[in-house]
This record gives sequence, structure tokens and C-alpha cells, in this order.
Amino acid sequence: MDIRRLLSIVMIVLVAVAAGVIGVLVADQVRGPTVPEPTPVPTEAPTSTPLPGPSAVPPPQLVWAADLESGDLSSWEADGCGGEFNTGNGEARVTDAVAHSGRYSVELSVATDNGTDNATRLMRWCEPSEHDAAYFSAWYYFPQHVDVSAGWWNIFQFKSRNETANDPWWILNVGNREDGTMYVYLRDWIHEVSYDQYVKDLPVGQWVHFEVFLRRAQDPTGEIMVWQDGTLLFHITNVQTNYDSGRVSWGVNSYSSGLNPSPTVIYIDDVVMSTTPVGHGTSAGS
Ligand SMILES: [Ca+2]
Repeated sequence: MDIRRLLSIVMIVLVAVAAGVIGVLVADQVRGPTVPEPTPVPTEAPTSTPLPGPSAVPPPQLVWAADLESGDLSSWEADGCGGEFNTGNGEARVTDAVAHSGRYSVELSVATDNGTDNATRLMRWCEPSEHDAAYFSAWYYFPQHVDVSAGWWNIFQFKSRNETANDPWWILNVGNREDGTMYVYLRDWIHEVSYDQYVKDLPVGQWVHFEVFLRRAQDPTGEIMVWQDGTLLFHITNVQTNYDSGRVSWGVNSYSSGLNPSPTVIYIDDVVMSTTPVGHGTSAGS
């Protein structure tokens, strides 16, 4: 190889090396400064704690319920633990005239123009006897305004029967305000004390929900709470809530000493006894 050819090869190698260096520099300018890769940080395993949500509200723990969809009063009469009990001109019958759930409700009709107490009552006693504390609820429909000024009107009660007495303990009564508007008040029959409220009136021509929590006690350690459409009307504590003997009964009624008009008709549907609150957002029938 002559010297000229050797120089040519050296020049080609130098140009190639220079081009490589320039290429790396240009590439670095495009990429910017080299940043070290971040060191991976170990992540903790996800915990099993569930997120709160609508499904976190437990369903009611139903003990007994009557949605009347059988078309009769068999739910009330089941197992020999209850039924219809009338006094004078009172009558209960299943109807499809109005319903809160499905097709049927029960119509309670009572005529009070005979000058004495009249009643139709739907009662249960086995389940109430087995629970010292529970929630009792029902939907009511009052199709018209009723004048109660001639007496009292019991629509919901706890009571007991023994050898000598068959008396209520605590009652929801309907009364009239000064302008005649209907409302519900709480009656302690044991001590003959009535508890008034100015929170809610009774609507006419629409379903209204009443729910009562009762903690039974034969000494002054009992408790009772009453809600109308989810609004708390009463919360009474440290009271006697049942007698010291007798079968425990609970029921919905139309029981009065004097109503106008007569007969008076109301409707009831979706009656529930539960160990947890039922609330007014569900029909909760069986
Ligand atoms: Ca129904």
C-alpha cells in the first residue's frame, strides 16, 4: 500500500469518528439532559375496607308484615296469632279501592252515631310478645277530613290482656287543631297523659306513614319513638311502656267514641313489624 492510499483510509476513519461524535451531541441536544430513571417505590397491597355507599344501609329485618295482596286478612290471622276484632259498628275488609302497594289495602269502617264506643281492630300478639324492642309501622290513607271533636279516635295501639283487664298502654290518636286540621298525638294510657306535637298535620287524600319504636318495660326504663313520613314526632324515655302481666298485643284500628262523618272510612296497607327501622321510602310488604 502506498502512502497516499494509507492517508485516504486514515482520513475516512477520522471523518467517520467525527460524524459519530457530532451525531451523539445532536441527539443529546434533541433529548435534553439525561434524567436518571426514578427508583420504583414498592406499593402497598390494597386494603379490604369497603367504601361506604347506598348498599351499606341494611334491609329491614322483618318479623311480620301484611301487604294485603292475598286479597284477605290471612296475614293477620296466621298461626292463631291475631285477626280482626270489632266492637259495635266496626268492620274491616280488604279492598282494591286504593292501595299503597300492589292492588289491595284494608278498609276500616266505623259508624259512631249510636252514642257509644265502636271499633274495628287488626291485632297481632305472638311476634310482639317475643320481642322486647321493635319497630311497628303502617301506611294510612284518610280519604276525607274527619271531625273528632265529639271524642277520641284511636288508630294504632299497644295493649295487653290478662285475667282481669284488656287495656291499652300507648296509643296514636287523631285529633283536630283549632282550625279543624287533623293531626296525630301520643297517648300514655297507663298514666293518662297525652303528648301533643306541632310538627306534622295529617294529610287528606294521600298515603302517610307512621313508624313506632317501642322498648317495653314494666318499670320506668321504657322508650317510645314515633315518626310520621320519616320525621320524628315523639321520643319519650324513662317511662313505663307495658303492664306487668298479660299478653302483649299490637294493632292498627279505627276505634272511636264519636266521629263526623259517620260512618268514617280509612285505609291501611303495608303493615310491618321489624327489628330494624323500616322507613317511609319502601313499601316493605311481604
Ligand atoms: Ca297492598
